[in-house]
Amino acid sequence: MSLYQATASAPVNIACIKYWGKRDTKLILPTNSSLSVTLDQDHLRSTTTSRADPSFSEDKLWLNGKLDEIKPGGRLWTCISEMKRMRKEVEDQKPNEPKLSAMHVHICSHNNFPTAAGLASSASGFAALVSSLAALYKLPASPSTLSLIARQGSGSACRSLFGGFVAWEMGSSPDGSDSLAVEVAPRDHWPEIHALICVVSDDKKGTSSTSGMQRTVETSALLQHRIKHVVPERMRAISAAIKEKNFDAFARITMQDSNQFHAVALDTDPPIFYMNDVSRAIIALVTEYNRVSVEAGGKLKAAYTYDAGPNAVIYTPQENVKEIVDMVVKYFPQAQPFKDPFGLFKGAGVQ
Ligand code: 2P0
Repeated sequence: MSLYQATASAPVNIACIKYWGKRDTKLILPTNSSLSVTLDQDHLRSTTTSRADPSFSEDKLWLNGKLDEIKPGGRLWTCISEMKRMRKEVEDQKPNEPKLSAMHVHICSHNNFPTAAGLASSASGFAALVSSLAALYKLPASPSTLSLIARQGSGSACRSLFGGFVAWEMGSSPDGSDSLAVEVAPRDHWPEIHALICVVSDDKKGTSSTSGMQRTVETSALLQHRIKHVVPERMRAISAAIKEKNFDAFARITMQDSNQFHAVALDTDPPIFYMNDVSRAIIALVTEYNRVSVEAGGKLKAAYTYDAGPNAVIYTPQENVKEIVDMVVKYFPQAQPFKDPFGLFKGAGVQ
């Protein structure tokens, strides 16, 4: 008897141009394009194993060892159904293939980063889910094609199908067929860039991204300005900066876009606050670090960015990593750099 099983993993990604707002909440179509860096360390990944078996009586999914509910019409259900539909197309063309699309699946997914890291796991989680089903079903699908399905699990997940520098093009088609991830540059194009993650708080965030961004779409005038007049030019400029390995431009745009995302959250009614006093102190530190460099005739050396929570990610070329780690430890004495090469800080200045 054959065993139909496959395992795949996908990493976390951190956006430089932020996705915030949907024009279609069911298909998960965004109001603007976005761009991220997929982290390439082994530390921040979701790994998922999928198995199909004629004896299974229903689809089931365990997340970190706990059985999760697959609600009909929900995001997990949609991703699994779409993958089965693609498998069915293969079976229709190759009648000798086993009829896996007719079998139920059992799926087991693990995040190897502690929930305490305070990092969103939906991006790596849905990317790993779709990748493992694609491997199980032996689908001849490109990462961009798979990103169309991961996107329907969680918007930011579509960007984790690629390594390196990745754009999620918002597309214009009402059916979502052109809202997908594309590679801007592979990781080895610019290997000097590192991401330092400063865990400011591991509390669960107050406002989820999904509900927060829809409140922003409904109430923020600033969001309308952002999506029409700011993001298109930023996407062009940051893609060029990446291709030219221009860290100064990359850093400036990344910090501006983080700031505008948090301004848009504040412009929401009622307002949403994701950063706290420690987050703002880290912004001040990076700003001062850059000011000293620029005043000495140099360029920007670091870029902060914040997602829907208080934790900082600092992008910097390798040559500055040690200096920044030393600086954070000096000004935030509670900070304990993890013993790993990319410097994950735990509890940087815990309240
Ligand atoms: C991003 N974030 O581009 C932005 C920046 C948070 C701030 O993508 O509703 O968890 O599942 O599509 O993908 C968070 O949004 O939201 C997010 P859903 P998701 O990374």
